[in-house]
Amino acid sequence: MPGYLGRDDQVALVEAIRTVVQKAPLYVPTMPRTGKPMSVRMTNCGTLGWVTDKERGYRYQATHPETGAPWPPMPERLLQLWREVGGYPHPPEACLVNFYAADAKMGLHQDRDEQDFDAPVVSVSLGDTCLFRVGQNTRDGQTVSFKLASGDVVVLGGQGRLAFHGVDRVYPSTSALLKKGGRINLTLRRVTKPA
Ligand SMILES: O=C(O)CCC(=O)C(=O)O
Ligand SMILES: [Mn+2]
Repeated sequence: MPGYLGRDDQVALVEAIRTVVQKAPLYVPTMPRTGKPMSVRMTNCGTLGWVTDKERGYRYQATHPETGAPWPPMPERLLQLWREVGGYPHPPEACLVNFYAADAKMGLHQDRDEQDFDAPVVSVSLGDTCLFRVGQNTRDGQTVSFKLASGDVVVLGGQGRLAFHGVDRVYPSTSALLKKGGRINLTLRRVTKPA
């Protein structure tokens, strides 16, 4: 959904994320088994957060892996966004905050650590433009690439819920939203199956 969020919404969201990051600092996640650091820095807000490290791999947990504190609450504007575009009757539990510096990227992957694939994944881009790639439900399927700019919203839902996707590169200095540049991606997810 190109340009879904206007400039004022984007500024307000960056401010809300600044508050989150003050309480739950960005940290460097590491890959399961190899312990290789990811190029993206991460934190979360919401009742659950997505984390990864060498020893315990990909998972959701209620606390920050370095501070041990509960994740800060999800900003109301994000809950509202989910209601607007999610098409799902229960709120998201996790908002993963990804920060991409100029040289960061994210390899092709599926979001499949959740219990409920009926819920969509809703993702927001803020700051510098990136090259996003999305494919099929198998890794070797055809992919298409397009740019995601600040304010764009992506919904992976229905048939596309388990589509492989990734970020091939960030284009530096393409947005003035973040004073020091870079890209923020917010990924909202329902983790548990509602009762
Ligand atoms: O940065 C993005 O646009 C995608 C992030 C993503 O796929 C993820 O965190 O699972
Ligand atoms: Mn993903």
